Amino acid sequence: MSTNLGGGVAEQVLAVARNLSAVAPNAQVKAQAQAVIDRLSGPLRVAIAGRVKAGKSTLLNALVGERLAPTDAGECTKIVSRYSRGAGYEVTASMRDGRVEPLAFTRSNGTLDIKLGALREADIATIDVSWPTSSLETITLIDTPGLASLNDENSRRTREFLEFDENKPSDADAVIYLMRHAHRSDVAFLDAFMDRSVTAASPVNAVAVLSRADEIGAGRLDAMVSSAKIAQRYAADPQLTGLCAAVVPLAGLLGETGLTLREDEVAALRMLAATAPDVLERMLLSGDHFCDTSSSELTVELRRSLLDRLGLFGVRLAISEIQSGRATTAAALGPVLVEHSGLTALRRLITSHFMPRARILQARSALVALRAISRQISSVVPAVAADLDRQLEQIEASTVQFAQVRGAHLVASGAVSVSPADRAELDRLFSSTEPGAALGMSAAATDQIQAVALQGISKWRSAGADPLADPTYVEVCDTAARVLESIYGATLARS
Ligand SMILES: Nc1nc2c(ncn2[C@@H]2O[C@H](COP(=O)(O)OP(=O)(O)OP(=O)(O)O)[C@@H](O)[C@H]2O)c(=O)[nH]1
Ligand SMILES: [Mg+2]
Repeated sequence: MSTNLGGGVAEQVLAVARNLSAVAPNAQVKAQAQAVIDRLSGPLRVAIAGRVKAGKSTLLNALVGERLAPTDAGECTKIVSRYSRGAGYEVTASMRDGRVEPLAFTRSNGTLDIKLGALREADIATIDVSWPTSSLETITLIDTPGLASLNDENSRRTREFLEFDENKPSDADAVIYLMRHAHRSDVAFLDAFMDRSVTAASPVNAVAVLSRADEIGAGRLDAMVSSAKIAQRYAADPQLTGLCAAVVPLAGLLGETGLTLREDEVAALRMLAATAPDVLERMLLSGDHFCDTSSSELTVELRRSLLDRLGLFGVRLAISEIQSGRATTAAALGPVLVEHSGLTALRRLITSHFMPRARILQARSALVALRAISRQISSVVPAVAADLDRQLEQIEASTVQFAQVRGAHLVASGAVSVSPADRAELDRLFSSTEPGAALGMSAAATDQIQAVALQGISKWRSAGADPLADPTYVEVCDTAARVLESIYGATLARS
């Protein structure tokens, strides 16, 4: 069914790239065509962005279920790092001059430590970590340097990486934006950071996370409930909904630790849980109280490492679970931490929001990349370039899918103003992958679908024909009519 976002068009662009690879005039063009093929054949690329110390790397580790990204102030936190699934363990640096250099790495206590050796951080464009893990099967995760201000070096690198222009498709298909405290200033920052074009971040391909949510309310046991309320309030803020699709609360640290919790750590927590109640109560007042030398038989070093791994909220939660007897081993406690982290909801959001559109966004990037190749080879092999252009134009003209994603962006970002009822109708039309759902009908018969589609075509065609209407609104009306026409056309093809 042609309302399926992206599936068909991605295959068409893939075929063009394969064709180009077969007729490429030289090895360089062949490699460029192959890069487009790899990108289209590979998983969705999701970048994790946000301010310094927002918890980006911790979230990445939680999504992978292993401690791959450095979460302290190591030198690699300043370099864009891609984590993808590979057959073996491999780390390489893609240098700004195009070379690819292997990097040495070690693992201690489950943490990956990458050595840059003689390479200069400034000369490295990206670090690529290839890891044999099923969690990276459908997405490639990209850790970006923390943004301190819009103009500092880290921010420049992150923006350079995410930004999109006609000659350089963005390296990310979607963005998870972390906000530690969803203050007004963060929303303004997000606004300035996000390029409002559909190929960069927009409500179509960006979600926001209220990160380190367990720290809200000084890590009390109801921290996650409070943070969910705050996230809800922000999710209803029109300024924010113009920039990203949803705001979910997340305690990435609980997720990361829950998935990598060790039995020795739980043994230490069990000892803590057995501490006299008045002493324990005092210890759990704050991080400083917790590490106070005289408080416990556990060494200060051990207590500090528990705090690093769990945060005060996590320690409180773990102790309460152990004391009640609900979870007393790593195998039982790990899932409890994950459950409280908000990770499952974020994963669900990635699947429901990013995945259906992933193919169309990948296809669009690929199309831009192929156009750039065409320009580059036009003087060397004009016939090949002309043929490539013709194939790309044909895809663009014959598919409504690119227009559909742009329409979704224009409506969701508030670039066009429509009534709430029309907005809901357009949201459905531009986002649903199934004709009944696109029309807001469940289990509809073909003739009903046809009738509603025809009605809609007439409605949006006449709305778009208003000579005084804003051009963006006209574009949205035209796209709505085209989507409905493709739904109608598909029902004819079936009957
Ligand atoms: N309590 C708590 N601490 C967290 C959470 N996520 C991260 N942290 C801590 O916050 C600090 C920064 O976390 P990172 O994951 O390195 O943050 P980042 O955004 O990658 O930092 P930069 O890359 O340096 O900008 C670390 O000490 C983490 O342990 C969380 O969900 N809860
Ligand atoms: Mg980081």
